[in-house]
Amino acid sequence: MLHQHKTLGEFINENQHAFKYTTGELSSLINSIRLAAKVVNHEVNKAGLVDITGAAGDVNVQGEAQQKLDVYANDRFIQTMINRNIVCGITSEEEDDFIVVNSKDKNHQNKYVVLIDPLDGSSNIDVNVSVGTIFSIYRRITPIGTPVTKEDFLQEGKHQVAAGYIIYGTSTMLVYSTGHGVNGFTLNPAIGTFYLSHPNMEFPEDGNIYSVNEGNYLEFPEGIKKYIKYCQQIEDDRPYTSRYIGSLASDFHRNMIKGGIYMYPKSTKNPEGKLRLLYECNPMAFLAEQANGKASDGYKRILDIKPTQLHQRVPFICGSRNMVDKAEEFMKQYS
Ligand code: P6P
Repeated sequence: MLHQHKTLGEFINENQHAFKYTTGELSSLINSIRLAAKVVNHEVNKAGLVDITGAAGDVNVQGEAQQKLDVYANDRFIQTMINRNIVCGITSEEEDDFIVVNSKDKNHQNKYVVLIDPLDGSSNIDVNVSVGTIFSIYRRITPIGTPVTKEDFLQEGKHQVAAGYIIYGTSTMLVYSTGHGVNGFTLNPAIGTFYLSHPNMEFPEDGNIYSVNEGNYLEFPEGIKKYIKYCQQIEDDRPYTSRYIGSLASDFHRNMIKGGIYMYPKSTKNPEGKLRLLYECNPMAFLAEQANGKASDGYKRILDIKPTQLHQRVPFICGSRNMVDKAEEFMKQYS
């Protein structure tokens, strides 16, 4: 019975004291994400009925056809955060450059920057497969009272103050961390309330699920090929099961609950990998480490990478600690 669970609002209030910057701004920021998630969820869930599926005709900075829901979700999250005057800047997968939030009446006093992939996996929308929103939050590092700069967005992932995702799937869930573990909330759409359904989520140290687009196998680095064959060998606890949804948040979420590893390696088609460091890999890596898991580019910790561009890509391996360790062993042996 969901109503027996704590609501997200109660959880945020109870845990506000645990966060060292207790101005309440972070709580307000999480609340604004909560609100935007409900609005986007409403549209995503009826996408098949209303003419908002299909490409919007534009292409985004990545050169990818923008689905109307991409554009809608982007607008909703950005407007919700701007209207609440909580952040000083926003970077989105759908925006070429970062957005300076001109809170002149507050003279740029807002402390946080948000980086967001408003609708990740959007190519799944038209085929009714789950999609997600991924967000990452930092405190600005340039002086308060001045407009935000690119440096505020190019911080290493280990400096994140919060990160999370929303999955618009069989149920809509908000999963996030402010550095004190990972908690999952399920939306009761009948009353529009998120309830704490998955407290203290953790990756099992081992797992038997591997998630990778094997269509790219021939283009993968040798170490990845060897690891995939290791997963398929008939011995010990293997073969593992292959599960790949095509939505990072969904594959990550399943692997965190059941144990597993997600890989998006580099390839000849994607020499730096496909996933974006700032608003896909860093937030998921933050959550992974908060959930006793691990995230690397095959050689080093994702959260230690110093970003140089807003939309840069990195190879990404993430999930159960012992599985990521094994993949890194193969990468080291065959690199
Ligand atoms: P591919 C969605 O576009 C995404 O960013 C992730 O959510 C997903 O895991 C991956 O790319 C899918 O990419 O090349 O396998 O279709």
